[in-house]
Amino acid sequence: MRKNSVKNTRINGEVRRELSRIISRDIKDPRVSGMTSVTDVFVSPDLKTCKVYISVFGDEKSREDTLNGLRNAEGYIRRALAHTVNLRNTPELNFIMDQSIEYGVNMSKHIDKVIEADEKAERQAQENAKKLKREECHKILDCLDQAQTIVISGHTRPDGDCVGSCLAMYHYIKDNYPEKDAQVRLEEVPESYRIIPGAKDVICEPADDETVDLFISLDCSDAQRLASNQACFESAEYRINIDHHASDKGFADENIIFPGASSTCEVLCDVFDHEKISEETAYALYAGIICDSGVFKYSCTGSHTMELAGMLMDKGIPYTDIVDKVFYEKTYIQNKTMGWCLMNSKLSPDGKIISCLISREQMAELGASHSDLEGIVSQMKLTKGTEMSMLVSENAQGEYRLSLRSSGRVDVMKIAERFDGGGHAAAAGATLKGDIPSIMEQIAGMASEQLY
Ligand SMILES: [Mn+2]
Repeated sequence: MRKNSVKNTRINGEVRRELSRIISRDIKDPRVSGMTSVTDVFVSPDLKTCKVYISVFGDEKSREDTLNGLRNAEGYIRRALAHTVNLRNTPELNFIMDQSIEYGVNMSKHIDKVIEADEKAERQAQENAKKLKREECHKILDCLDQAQTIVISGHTRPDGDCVGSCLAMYHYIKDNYPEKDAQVRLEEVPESYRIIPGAKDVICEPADDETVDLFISLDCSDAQRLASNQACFESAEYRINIDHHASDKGFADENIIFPGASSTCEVLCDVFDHEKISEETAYALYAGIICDSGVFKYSCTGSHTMELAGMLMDKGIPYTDIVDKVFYEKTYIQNKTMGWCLMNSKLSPDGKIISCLISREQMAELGASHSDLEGIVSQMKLTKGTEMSMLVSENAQGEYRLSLRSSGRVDVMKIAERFDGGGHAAAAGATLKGDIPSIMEQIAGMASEQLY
């Protein structure tokens, strides 16, 4: 392990992020184009100098102006950088026009040439922005070269997207970086996801104190949700976070968060080089996408989701089988537990909110464990006329798990956040303590407030 180079990667990333922010937000010089992006940063190991590669969308003149403006503001930018990035020395900044990205050049040709230039340019700019994002996506895995020991993990009570994304990352590393020592650490994998290749390799015991080179957090909106693997995350040399939860504020050294994506597995498809995705990796990715998109049904499903799913199908995966085994198939106990919850659910007087509370004793009587509750809150939401479903279940520690689903009119993430939880507008959760029936009433009240 070359510690220095990992540290340098981390510093470069941090400096690049901060410079992007300072340039886009704080620089008021009219010469500096609003379409400036920092494409790469190289801080010298002695921290004395820093090469800053920038690209500017526009013609030759706006590129030149931007470069002059930035060079002029170097002192100011350095001071701003010193405030936000904690380095013993703030390096001299050397701004360089990134020639590897030729889109500026291509663009200016377009603009000069045709009458409908504006419209076309805007379209192209959007595409370029998308491309840049994807390029950055790929870059997140550059640090794999420098890491030897890698831990891959996700959120507590892993769901299909969590297991799928962790195992996809595991296979991708095993296939393309066979010399690396990669482990997946998760809580117990629910029965229906054990069919995903590699599930038997998942380690459930918390990691020992040993510091790993790289920790990859997947589908997890904050470090606390890594539960028993949080300590390993905190002590890791370098940390990556790839996620699609809107509540994820970016808690790692590098963060790729696409709240618009159906699933973390969808985000991973963009992170991975498609050529290097094996059948096993594709299997895990497809499983995760169908779980979080409800087999391409939920509104989080986009045309990009479908394109990527098509790419995965072409890898030769048994896609009908995956959908049945991973999503629809239930054990006898699971079906019985769902039956109990539906039988004992309550409908609000206006018929808009359906809720159910299941105790530890009741679950024991059914022979059900927490993972057997998967899918129940979604089934409750299929009750005609409802806007929100709520399932509250007691866990072994005597705490209560809240799961919420919405048809769209209620933003359930807002409700979950009030109880220190998180998720998405249409699906969210939290842990509850205290007088549960009255908290459930309070939650129903919060939903009604949004409805009326
Ligand atoms: Mn997910």
